[in-house]
Order: sequence, then C-alpha cells, then structure tokens
Amino acid sequence: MIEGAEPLGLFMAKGSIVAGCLAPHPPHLVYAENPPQNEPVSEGGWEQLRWGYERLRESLADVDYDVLVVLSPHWQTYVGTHFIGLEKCKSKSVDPVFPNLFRFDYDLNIDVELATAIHDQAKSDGMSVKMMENPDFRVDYGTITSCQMVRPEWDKPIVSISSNRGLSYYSVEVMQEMMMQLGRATAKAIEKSGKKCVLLASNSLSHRHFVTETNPPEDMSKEHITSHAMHLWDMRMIDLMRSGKAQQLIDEMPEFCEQAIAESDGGALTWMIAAMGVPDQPATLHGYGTIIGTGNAIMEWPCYKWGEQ
Ligand code: 2X7
Ligand code: FE2
Repeated sequence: MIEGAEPLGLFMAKGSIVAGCLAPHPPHLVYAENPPQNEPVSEGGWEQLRWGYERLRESLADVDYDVLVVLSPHWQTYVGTHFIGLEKCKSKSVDPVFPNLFRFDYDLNIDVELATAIHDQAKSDGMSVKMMENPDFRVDYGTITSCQMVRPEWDKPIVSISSNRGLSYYSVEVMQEMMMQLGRATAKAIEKSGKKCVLLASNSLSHRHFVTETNPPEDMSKEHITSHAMHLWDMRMIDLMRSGKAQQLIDEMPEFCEQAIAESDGGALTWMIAAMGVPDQPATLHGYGTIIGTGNAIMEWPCYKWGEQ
C-alpha cells in the first residue's frame, strides 16, 4: 500500500435499505400473468393486484439497488432461521396446494455473501440460525412469486430467509420478539455490507380462504373477501401502514394474527418493519385485492426518500 494511503475498505459507503415492500405471493398472480417459466396457462384474473404490482415495479424502476432480500412464510423452519447458502438455485417449484396453478421453472442467483453476513450478525446477537447448503433444496413458491412479481427480469440476486415458526412452539408475541431481533440484525449487516437492498415481506394480510376452487380458477365473478370481519381487519392494517403507525401495527399484530388468521404470523412483516427501524413515515398502497378469499395489499416504504435517519 502507498505510504499514507488508507485501506480501501475504510471508504466503503454504508449499505442501506432503499425500500421495504409488502409483496404477497398467492401463486394465482403468477398463473394469471402467464410468464414463460410457468407451465399452466390462464385467461388472466386478479387484475387489481397485478396492476398494483405494476405500479410497484414502476415506482422501483429508477431506484438503484443491488439485491432483493425476501422472507417467505412458505419456507418453514422449526429450529432457527435459515438462509439459502448456494450461489445458484435451478429447478421446478410446484405449489403443493395449487399444483394446477404453479409449476414454475426457476433459475436464480443468491447473494451468499450478504446472506452469510446477516446470518453471522444474527448469530452474534444470540439467535439460532443456519446456512442452508443442500444442493437439492427446492425454493418455495412464496419466495419465487414475490420476486417474480417485483422483478420479473430476475437480474438481481436475492437473499432468501426462512420463516422460523416461533408461533408454533410459543406465541405470536415470541415470534414477534424474534423477528424484531432478526430485523435489527438484517439492518446492521446490510449497513456493513455497503449494498443497497430492497426488502420483501412475502405475505397476505387476512388469510381465511375458501375451501373449494371455481372453474376456471380465474373466474373473477366469484372472487371476494371471506367475511366482513376480514375486510375490516385488512382495512385497519392498511390504514396503520398508510398513516405511518408502524409501532401500533406491531402492537396490534398478535390480535390481528389470531383473529384474521393473518399470514403475518410467519414473521415477514414484523422482520421488515424492524429492519426499517419501525418507521413513522407512511407507506404507499399500490394495490389491494382478494385471492380465493384472502386479503392482499401491495405496499411500499420508500426509505431512499427519507435521507439520513
Ligand atoms: O400462499 C397463498 C396465500 N398466501 C394466499 C392465498 C392463496 C394461496 O396461497
Ligand atoms: Fe401464502
């Protein structure tokens, strides 16, 4: 090194979370879009939500970022939180409940460096974590659907995080504590990494669904929320997000999960809100719609506009 020169690392810009998105993953959305990777063919459907994703993609189009970091409730781990630790993942992902809608050939790149950094930070903060290195691992449809809808080009690497089912052993409150800690660890690791990240919380809101499917599945004359109570819960949660009341959202999460069987019970939304520092800034609603009776909102917290916190 030239005498008097500083090591390059010292000048590395801090990494940051440029946006956090609530990015629901019902496989119906991919089915309705008819991308070439998905085998089943549809006549469309769920346009309100697909137009919502279109608006989210437009909103992110000029945002500079390196990687998508996604937590999906359909990769369920019961001992700790896991991270995919393989550079490349290529196979077919089939939705076990809707194999008629989702048989998707995926070929994706993982940012193992960032995944390991989040893993290591969480570990040193006392969490139970593991890098998943099984080459035969199948990526779940939740992770794939959220990424496909946000970035169909698949030109950004992803970090894929599992949903630790703290809820199954303990309670929503314990799950939340763990996800708050994971969120803080994620933010610390991202800052040290120098990378710009978009976070995706891959989940529906109210999650009571119909138990029979219409023919065809995309018959929109049959699509509606399962009950008025579920509608009221979804609107309440959206209102809290839109008015910048993330702390209140966290406080009301246990009741929401219990009463609306909400898919935020997997921890994705809590993790993302904690990573963003429980923001007071309002989130933008890009779209809301129901899928087989469940409530789904596409929301964006545009952190890159907030400047230094
Ligand atoms: O995973 C899902 C979901 N969250 C909601 C509705 C229908 C199917 O799959
Ligand atoms: Fe789901």
